[in-house]
Amino acid sequence: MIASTIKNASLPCEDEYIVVGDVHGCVDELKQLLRQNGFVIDKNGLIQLSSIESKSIILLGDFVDKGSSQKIVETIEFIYQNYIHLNKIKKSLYLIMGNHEMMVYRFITKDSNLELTPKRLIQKEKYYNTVDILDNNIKLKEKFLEIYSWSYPWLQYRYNKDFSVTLTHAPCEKKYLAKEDINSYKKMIKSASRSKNVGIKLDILLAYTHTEAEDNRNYHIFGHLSQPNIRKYKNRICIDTSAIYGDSLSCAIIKGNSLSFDSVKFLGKQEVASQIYNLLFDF
Ligand SMILES: [Mn+2]
Repeated sequence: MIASTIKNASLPCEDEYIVVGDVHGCVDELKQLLRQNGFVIDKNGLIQLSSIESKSIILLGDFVDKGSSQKIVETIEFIYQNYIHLNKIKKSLYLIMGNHEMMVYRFITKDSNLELTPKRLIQKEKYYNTVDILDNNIKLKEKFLEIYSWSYPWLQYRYNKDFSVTLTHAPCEKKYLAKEDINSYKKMIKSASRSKNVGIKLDILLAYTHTEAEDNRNYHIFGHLSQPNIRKYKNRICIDTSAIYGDSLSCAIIKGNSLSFDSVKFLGKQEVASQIYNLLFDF
């Protein structure tokens, strides 16, 4: 079900990495965030190679769904064209798989294990609006499928034994982190469902995010749990700052053995989605 075969998931330490949280169709905010970090984007949406020297971009997953149809199309086009363009000479755009990409993939490839119950079809309308867009646009669907095949379940940056960053879309228990089996992949792509556990605090539902956290600089950075701001507890950091809910799009910047953060506010180029926040590390 996960198209990616096992690939080398270690990131060369010579580069600086801009790791961007859940985009969900906020392509204007993505471009703004990249510009803010020194990337030059031309009028056709191509990132200029001269501006990417010794820098790389990593998207942390969930770039589709929730946004407007037009912005989702633009997001897929932007990622597709830049992936081909930037990676021609040196790999400098990396993609991590989110649960939304995985679910959209299962719908559009008619995964036989995905039973299309009435409930599932309502879910599709409500949470996976990219499915219809792709079903009505074969060229875009092909691009999405390629993007999907390029995605990693996890990536890791190891500067030395005291400083490393492991990147996944969702938080997960340590025993699954950076492992190469299908069950661990699933855990890194999606954590326990909030919609199935309404009213339960994230700190209880996903207790491992703090009970397994350690006071060191071997970080685990993830998105998936939309939060009003970057949430950090010891070496666990969530950078999904709810762009599509009207807050901001954030990134972590890894350079040498340093870690910093940057954000852009939602630009109002599409309607906001709505949600009730369930705070992580709320203690
Ligand atoms: Mn997610």
